[in-house]
Parts: sequence; C-alpha cells; structure tokens
Amino acid sequence: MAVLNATPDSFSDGGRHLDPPAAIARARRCLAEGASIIDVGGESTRPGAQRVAVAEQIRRTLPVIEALAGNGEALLSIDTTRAEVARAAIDAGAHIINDVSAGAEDAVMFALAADTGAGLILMHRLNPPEADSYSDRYASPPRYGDVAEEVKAWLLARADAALAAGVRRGQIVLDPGLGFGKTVEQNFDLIAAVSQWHAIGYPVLSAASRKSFIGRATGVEEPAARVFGSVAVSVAHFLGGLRLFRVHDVAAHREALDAAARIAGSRGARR
Ligand code: HH2
Repeated sequence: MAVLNATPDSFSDGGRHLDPPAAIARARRCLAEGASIIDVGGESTRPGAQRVAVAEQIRRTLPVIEALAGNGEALLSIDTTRAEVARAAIDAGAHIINDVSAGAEDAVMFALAADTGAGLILMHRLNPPEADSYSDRYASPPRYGDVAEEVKAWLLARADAALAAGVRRGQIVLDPGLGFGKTVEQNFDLIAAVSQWHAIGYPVLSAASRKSFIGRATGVEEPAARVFGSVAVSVAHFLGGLRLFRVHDVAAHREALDAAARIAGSRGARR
C-alpha cells in the first residue's frame, strides 16, 4: 500500500503531491514500482496537525481517486476519519476506508462500510493529532500496562463494534497504529509483539514507514531519508507473517519484501 498524501503538511512529504497531476503521477510511479493499493489522504495525522474540513479533504483527494479509478489501475484506499469523505471517495471508485480513528470519530463510518462492502482498516490511537506528540517528544509519556495486549484488546473491541454495525469480518484489517500515542520503546515493543498476533482473526497492517521512532533507532533525522530503518521493520513483520505494508518508498520495500518472501517460502523456513 503506497502512501499518497494530497496535503500541504504531512510529516515526510507535505506539499509534494497537493497538485492533482503531481499526485496522479506519483500514484502511477508507485504502481509501476510494485504497489497494489494507493492510500490517498487529504488530512495529515502527524502530531500537531490542523484538522481539515470535509469539503477540503474531498477537494484534495477526489480528482486523484477519479483519475486512478477510471481504468481500474489499482485498489484505492481513502485515508480519512470522516464518513462524508469516505462516501465521496467510494462513489468515485475507492475500495477501502482507512480510518485512523477506527470508527470513533464518525458514528456513520461503520454503517457506510456495511452498506458499501468497502474494506475497512481500523487503527489504534490514543488521541487525535492535535493532542498527540512525536514518539520521542512526549512531555508526559503515554502509559500502558502491556502495550501490545492493550492495543490488541482495543482493536478487537472496535472490530466487534464494526461487526455489530453490519460490517462483515472479511472487510476488516487491524492496524496497531505505530507512532500514534506510543513512545519510542512502546512502538518497538508493539512492532515485536505484532508478529505474534497469528490468532487475532484479522489481517494486520504494518505501517512504520518513515516514522520518528525509526529515526530514533537509526539516527536519521530527515523523515524522507528513513528508508532502511522502515524496510527493516517491514521485513521483520513479513517474516512474522504480516502481508500488508503501508509505505512511502515502494521500490525499496518491493525489493526487500521479494527477498523476504523467498526466505519465508523456503524449505528452510518450513523445517
Ligand atoms: N499513519 C499515517 C497516516 N495514516 N493509516 C494507517 N492505517 N496506519 C498508519 O500508521 C498511518 C495511517 C501517518 O503517515 P503519513 O500519511 O505519511 O503522514 P501524515 O499523516 O502526516 O500525512
């Protein structure tokens, strides 16, 4: 899943794909490099980001979705917490709702997913962007007993709520929300634990790409340069059984995951 931020303020690529032709060109490049899903967003979720009105999110994302949906080039995902934005995207041809609030911000989101049959990504976070911080900058760090157990229980409760609203099990993907409401150490605890979530009953999305905890581990300050650290997390997750990866650097991930797939499929791995 390639990240396509049609925003002026995203943490690693803000302003680069605000203009629809630039966004569409990037999407096509990502597909050529091996992505199969394009995740289009019109609102940054980075800590401290300003919220973006529904009409503006639609204005930013719709031309891109319309252009890519036209000839069935890719699976398209809309990164939004607002059902009106998701509805417009689905009407224009999107297939998946990527809701970083897991349906908590808009009461209509689950009903929309149930009605349309769209894929539904449910992500864990503690607070909305305006009340969150980068993982290495918390004045008062988030507290968990066992971060992985608490995140897992929270996600399963959100999945139950979606099922109760009529969403089918096969529509749902769970996402631990790396970088959202977690310190550097909690993010790495969660990264390691997610590989043990084999019995969770849903596919799990790995989405560590370029985040600040990677920079903390690797010493790479510039978000766009955090490629090797991001790839390392994805490969670890692949070998742990995950198969969905939300990434900025498609070519690097494709290459590394192709090699990881050979390891996972080898006789040595089955022994
Ligand atoms: N992370 C970001 C945005 N959307 N969606 C899911 N499901 N999981 C994530 O971890 C996730 C997400 C943040 O990354 P990015 O889109 O690059 O930045 P920004 O939110 O600043 O646009």
